[in-house]
Amino acid sequence: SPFTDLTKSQPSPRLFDLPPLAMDRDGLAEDFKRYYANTLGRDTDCRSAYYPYRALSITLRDRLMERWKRTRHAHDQAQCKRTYYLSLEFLMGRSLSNAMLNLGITDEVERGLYDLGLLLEEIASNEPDAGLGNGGLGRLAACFLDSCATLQLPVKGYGLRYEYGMFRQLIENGYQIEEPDHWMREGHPWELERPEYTQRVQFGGRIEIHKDQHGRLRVHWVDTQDVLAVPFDTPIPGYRNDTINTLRLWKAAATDEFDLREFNAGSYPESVAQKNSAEHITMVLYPNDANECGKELRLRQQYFLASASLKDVLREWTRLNGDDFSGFADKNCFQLNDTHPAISVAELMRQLVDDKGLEWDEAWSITTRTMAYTNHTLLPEALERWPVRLFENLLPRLLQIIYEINARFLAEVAAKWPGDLDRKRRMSLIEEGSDPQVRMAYLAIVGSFSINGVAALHSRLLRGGLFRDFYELWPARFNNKTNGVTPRRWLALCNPALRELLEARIGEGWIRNLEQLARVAPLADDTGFRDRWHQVKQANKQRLADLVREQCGVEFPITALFDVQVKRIHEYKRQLLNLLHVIHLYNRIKRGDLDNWTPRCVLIGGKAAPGYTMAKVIIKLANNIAAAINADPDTDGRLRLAFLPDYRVSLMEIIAPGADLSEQISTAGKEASGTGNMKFMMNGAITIGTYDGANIEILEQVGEDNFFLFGLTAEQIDEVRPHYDPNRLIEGDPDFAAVMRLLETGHFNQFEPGLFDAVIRAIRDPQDPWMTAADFRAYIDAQERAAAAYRDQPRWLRMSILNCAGSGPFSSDRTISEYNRDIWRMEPVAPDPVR
Ligand code: T68
Repeated sequence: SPFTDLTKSQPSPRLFDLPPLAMDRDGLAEDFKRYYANTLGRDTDCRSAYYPYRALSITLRDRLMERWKRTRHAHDQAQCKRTYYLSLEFLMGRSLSNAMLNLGITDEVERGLYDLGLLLEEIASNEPDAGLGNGGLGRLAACFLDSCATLQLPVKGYGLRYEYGMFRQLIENGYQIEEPDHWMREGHPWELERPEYTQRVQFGGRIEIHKDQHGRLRVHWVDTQDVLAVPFDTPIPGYRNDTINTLRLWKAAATDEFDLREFNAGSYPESVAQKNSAEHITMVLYPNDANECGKELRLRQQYFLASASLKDVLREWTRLNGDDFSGFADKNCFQLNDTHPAISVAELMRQLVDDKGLEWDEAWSITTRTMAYTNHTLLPEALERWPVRLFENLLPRLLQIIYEINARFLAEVAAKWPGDLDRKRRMSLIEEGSDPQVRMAYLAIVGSFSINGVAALHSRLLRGGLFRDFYELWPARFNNKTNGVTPRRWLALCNPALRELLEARIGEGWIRNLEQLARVAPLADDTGFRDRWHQVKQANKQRLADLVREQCGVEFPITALFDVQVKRIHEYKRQLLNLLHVIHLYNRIKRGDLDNWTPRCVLIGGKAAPGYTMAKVIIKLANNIAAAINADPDTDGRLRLAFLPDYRVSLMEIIAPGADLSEQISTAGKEASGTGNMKFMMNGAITIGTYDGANIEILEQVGEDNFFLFGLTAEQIDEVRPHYDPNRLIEGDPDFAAVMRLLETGHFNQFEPGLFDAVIRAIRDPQDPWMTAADFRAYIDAQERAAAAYRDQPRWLRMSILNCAGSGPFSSDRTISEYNRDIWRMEPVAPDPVR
């Protein structure tokens, strides 16, 4: 290894004796020029837009680096408690503007570049998104890291450094086409490779039991196929507080060991090539957002993350504390982002018992005092189960440990409910059957001291439904942590015009303390303020309209109501219901029902999992409806529909500020929380939504006058389901019947007969799990209320202002403060400031 320690040299403290870097316009421009010309070697003939981005990112990274080290030292010195956020996904998006905002040097950089003839906005737009996540769960992890750094909490993110992130979505002839997202092709200037902290992760092999020198039985996991985990660190800046936390992402690499038998048999290249398969572990993100995929490679990814991260933490612990683990649980906490890293429960046991020699009971006490689990879904199809036979081959020692955990756990169940065999069967970590499965959510629950849902309703449904047996056993472990989003990216950064308006009226304290937005509520009745608010919204709508023109070739006039639904495509999110409304509006236009018409532009965006046929048909339907109605001159000035391709973080930064109406229309009880709803609200959009997830808490903040609520509640959904009769609802409602007629006559698939049959069948199916037809009438009426409100512009502006003013509780700073207060229990640590 080239990372052996120096022996002859004696590094002097002077090695690190560097003056603070300049934070002013000229100093920043000087560094930029040097990186551009000397480090990157560009000359006067270079026209590429990429190199200025590159030079600027290194300039900024230097400023992050000098603060990053101080944060590390502060954490070491304080010997503080730390939390590790374990997640298979971190949907970070772009880093450049965020780094400038949080360092507080955006204006200086902009001016420095302007002196060189460069426009910051153009340069920043050349950064690819880091799309290492599917949707809400991955983006939540990114918002949480931002809040942890801003609150100066010593939290480190652990994840995987996927070579290929979320696929790029193209739309061809209305169909989704997936293209690989090789997002680091040009390199990733924000990361720092740390090969000296490489870990080794075991797979396969078999178990041997030996006596150690004290006669104790010790388990050895041998003949394994090992993979190296190489860490890459990304700096996570807090908002103007000199704190820089760390996101550590593992890359899989082959060991240098060769299969000598094959080598000697002369197949040297084959032997080397075999090593390649190790590197596949972190090649690609699985693009399923709400479906358990059951693939071996996915389990490999999960164990790779768990094992490498836990080894990393234990190595640091033993470096400082030797083999004494008595204080470990007081100083460390692992937050599991859904069940994806839940194998950590068994892996921590394995490392403590097999590698560190602890007794089972002591190791179990440590594990169950350090693990905490967040659940993100109630959908049964998303609950992870792994076949026992897969575990047997891939992770034999982990399976033994899971069996032992289960045996002890079921004894506890039997002690509490003697003779209740059905309960034991229900609660077992192993689901019996012809192909037995490990239930990962139950492993997470049994191994954790805290179990939380992500909105009040969701946490209640977990306690009373999905995890009811466990709630009866351990009620104190269950809690709620309603999601939030970072106001830095989702207001200050993405909506500079609104930020300036807010700053002029209430200062900038809200960027750290979003509750201060409540101070603009009284201004909702101030006509002058409303006019300014309107100007800002219209300018943001123009930016969005420009995007839609470029990407979809559709004109959105900014006087129309901008009605937006962007999120993953899933039946439970009911993009279909939205499309039924668009068809209804089209019918109204065609039959001349135009009294009090509100011009409306509907925007839909989102990716379908590549294997999710129905979701892909819904995308095709949206595109076909758009093509038909946009081409009909009768809709001019009245109605437009566009499907925006490749929805991602950087597009949401343009969409949220430009939206008027936020579509949050999931079947009640199905959307755990939603977080897009919060981004829209913060930017002054009004929600049309069901009584589901965090919508309920948004509604409580703004009141029914400032929210278009519709549809059945979760309880009503359960009541209606047994006698749900969509066909009766369709025949009994002339508007609904007319919508179905247009769909069923093939109006939107004239040259593709039968294309939408599956969609039509789903709507008419009494077994439709998402009960789209049940909410049709209520939805159409709520849309009409929204249209009427929009025609009354002073009223609409008032609602818009009150939505922004009420968004304070949906800052991820509030969420993280609660995680820290109730679960992590850490003290903030401030580093020495630079200068
Ligand atoms: C989302 N879940 C919830 N899952 O659907 C959403 N799943 O209501 C909530 O606001 C958000 O989590 C944050 O709590 C997801 O995004 C996934 O992306 C996912 C990925 C892989 C496997 C399963």
